[in-house]
Amino acid sequence: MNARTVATTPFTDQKPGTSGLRKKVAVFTAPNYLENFVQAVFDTIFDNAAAPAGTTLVLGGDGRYYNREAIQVILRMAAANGFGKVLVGQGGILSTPAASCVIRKFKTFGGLILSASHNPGGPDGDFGIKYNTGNGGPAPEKITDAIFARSKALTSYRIVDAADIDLDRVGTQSLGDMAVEVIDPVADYAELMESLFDFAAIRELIAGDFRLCFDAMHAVTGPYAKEIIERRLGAPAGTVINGVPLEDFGGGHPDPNLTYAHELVEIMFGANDAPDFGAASDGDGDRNMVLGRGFFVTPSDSLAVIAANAALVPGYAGGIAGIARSMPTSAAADRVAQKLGVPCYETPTGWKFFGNLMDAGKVTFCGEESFGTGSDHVREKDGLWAVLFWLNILAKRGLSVEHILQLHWAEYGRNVYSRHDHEALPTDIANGIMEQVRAAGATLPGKAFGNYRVKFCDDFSYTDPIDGSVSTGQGLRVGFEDGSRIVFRLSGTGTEGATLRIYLEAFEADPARQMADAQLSLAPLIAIAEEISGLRARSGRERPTVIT
Ligand code: VG1
Ligand code: CO
Repeated sequence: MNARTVATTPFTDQKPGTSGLRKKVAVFTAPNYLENFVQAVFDTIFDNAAAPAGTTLVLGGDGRYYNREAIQVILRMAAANGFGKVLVGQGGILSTPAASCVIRKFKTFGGLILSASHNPGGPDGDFGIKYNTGNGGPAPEKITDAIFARSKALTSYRIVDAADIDLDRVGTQSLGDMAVEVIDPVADYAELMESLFDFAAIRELIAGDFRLCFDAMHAVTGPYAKEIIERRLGAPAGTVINGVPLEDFGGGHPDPNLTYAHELVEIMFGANDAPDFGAASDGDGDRNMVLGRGFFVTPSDSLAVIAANAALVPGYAGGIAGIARSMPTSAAADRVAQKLGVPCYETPTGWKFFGNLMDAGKVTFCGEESFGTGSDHVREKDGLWAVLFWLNILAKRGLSVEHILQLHWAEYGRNVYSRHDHEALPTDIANGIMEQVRAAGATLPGKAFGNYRVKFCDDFSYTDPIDGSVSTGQGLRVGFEDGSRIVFRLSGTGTEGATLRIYLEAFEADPARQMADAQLSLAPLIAIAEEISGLRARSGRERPTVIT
């Protein structure tokens, strides 16, 4: 079968963001758009040559609209670019953590993950693609920068003419000289989970009067959660809700937070007989939200609790090397690291910054305030992993979620935390707000706002301790004398206008005040953020789009 070279005009807008390239479906389905980016990836990783003989690629996505079509195109391009084999999830499905697991388990060259994660799907929604390297993690900035540069320069791509692969039939098929192996997307991942957690203890917990609910939000984790939570752990059928992946996620926003996972929130905060534990995951399965009965666990606290209780979990009982968190994530985990006597690293936003630290054995747990938690078992954040970790803790401690947090805060103090998102702002207005904060930054240190005195203002930059690479412009920080913080940052995953995120953190050492509502505790900081940024006047918005 002969590879064809197809002439194209390069695109100029294929710069990967926080987590790969994300665009509206209409952009992705434009002639040659997907092909241009995929060829740019292949050219970058093989230095404009064909893949070395026998190179294997992992391929799968979150099942959203255009997933199957894109997979057929990428398979034909992989064959034309010299790949020996592609492992593709059945039905084109692979959650992000499962793709990372498969890349690592079979020691493949890397993988392409098709997802726009928590962004809505469907013909009017978003599509995305991300390249992960052989360690199973998202490509670091130096590779994504090179892919972007190549995408703006290439004038042709390679593809073979061939019939579609049957993505629903597990087993090996051939596409020209290349083998396509359709694999069970769940099996390898489920086996990895069984190797880390005390399934017997969780099974016993679930067999008792403990009740739980998992909301897959019509996204990719449905089949994973059904296999693991219902089949392997014995939870009753129906424990997993919205468990069938749909191309448009049922019209919803597959983002597991208090706003978008409202069905689960209503169950957990509803009647007196709410389940003991609730959780949700996002479009591609890497995020998680954890709820107790009538109780929300912030992702920053979840990371801290996971680290503090690691000894209860077989996969981590031998001790942990360290913790890493993204800069806007609260310092709750830092306190646990200090107590454990292990280092805690602060990185820019995006999972790609954790890879080097995990590969070097410097950290075991990583987390982001954006509902992302994970460990060195893969190189992506992992929604179901976090859920199983919590179930393992609950099984071992026999306490409610709320009680575990109460005891945690009493021991370490509480980093009261919230994120306010202002979505889809006109780009110039969002930039104007950031400019105002940046300009104010020079004059703020030493200034007092009520009881809060500004200690420092800066634009966060990070030097990777392993390879020395520097990433600048990662968020404007305003730090106060008492350790409180406000961070202003523009999102790198949105596809409409600009999304401004304001991260707020205060520390509460007094147990008598730790159970107060976070928005009330943070009210003074919320007012200071407004005073510094002039957001309301500049945007005309009265309140954030989403509060987490
Ligand atoms: C957001 C989150 C960030 C996360 C990224 C990808 O990025 O804030 O913490 O790593 O999404 O998550 P941004 O640039 O919009 O703030 V996922 O689950 O969408 O791959
Ligand atoms: Co995601």
